[in-house]
Amino acid sequence: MSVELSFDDGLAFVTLNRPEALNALSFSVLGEIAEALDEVKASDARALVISGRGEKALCAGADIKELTGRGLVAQRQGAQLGQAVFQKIDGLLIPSVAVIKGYAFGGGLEMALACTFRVATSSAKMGLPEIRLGLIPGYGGTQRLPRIVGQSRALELIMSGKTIGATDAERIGLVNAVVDDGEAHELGAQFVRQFTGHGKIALMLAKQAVERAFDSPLEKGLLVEADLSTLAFQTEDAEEGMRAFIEKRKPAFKDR
Ligand code: DAK
Repeated sequence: MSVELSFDDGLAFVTLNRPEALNALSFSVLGEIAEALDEVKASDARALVISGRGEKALCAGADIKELTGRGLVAQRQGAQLGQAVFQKIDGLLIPSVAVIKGYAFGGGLEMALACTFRVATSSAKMGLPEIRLGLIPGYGGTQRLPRIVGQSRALELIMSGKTIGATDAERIGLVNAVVDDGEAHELGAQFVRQFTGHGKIALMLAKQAVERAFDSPLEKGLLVEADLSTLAFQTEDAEEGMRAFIEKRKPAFKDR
């Protein structure tokens, strides 16, 4: 198997395991990621950590050796497959983080962009180098990168194909944090632990509300916020959270 799935202490871990090819995304790896994500979705995990085996790369991108000599129909289907798999990450109701150790290029960075958050070790290098191959990103990069870093910075990265380091990535908001080097699962787990103590329903509503900021006019987005924040009041967790504040104790959320 080129993709490992494990669960530990309430967290799900999807780990690319093809270090000999820098965890490149062959179509079969994409299929395995999709299967793992279906299991994560059906589980009671409170957050997902995506990482890659080996010290050199989270993922060096789509498997370039597989991409040549294919017809247009196959290429389009390939793009839609990659997009659909990464949409599964984006669509999870729990927070996800990609741990970028070493390289995250092309499809590898697009996978990370589909996560709710990204953390990078200080020596990490990332970029969308497709233009250097005569291509453009096909697994969501042209759509997600500008939503995360803004149009101008996204165009600079996509049209130059350049590589940037962790500090620059943090400066432009591409990664949430630069973290000390360490074991990838642990780095991801440490980052998501800041969310997992909160109620799952409130986390889900927060994510949905913020996402609407990018595809709705302000008035519509505010209506969505009014609806979703009202919905939060209907949960037992909201009752518990407010009661716990008044009683000066820690809330015990039950995801209800
Ligand atoms: N694909 C396949 N194999 C890869 C690979 C990749 N992306 N990246 C690395 N490898 C393999 C190498 O071929 C090598 O294998 P062997 O030769 O040993 O068999 C092994 O991994 C180790 O790599 P290197 O020897 O090159 O390691 P170095 O440390 O010297 O260099 C590197 C590391 C990351 C700088 C270098 O490997 C590199 O530049 N890799 C390619 C990075 C890249 O350009 N990635 C973006 C790919 S494009 C689509 C549209 C667009 C796309 C996909 C679909 N459709 C419409 C369907 C585009 C997607 C992309 O991701």
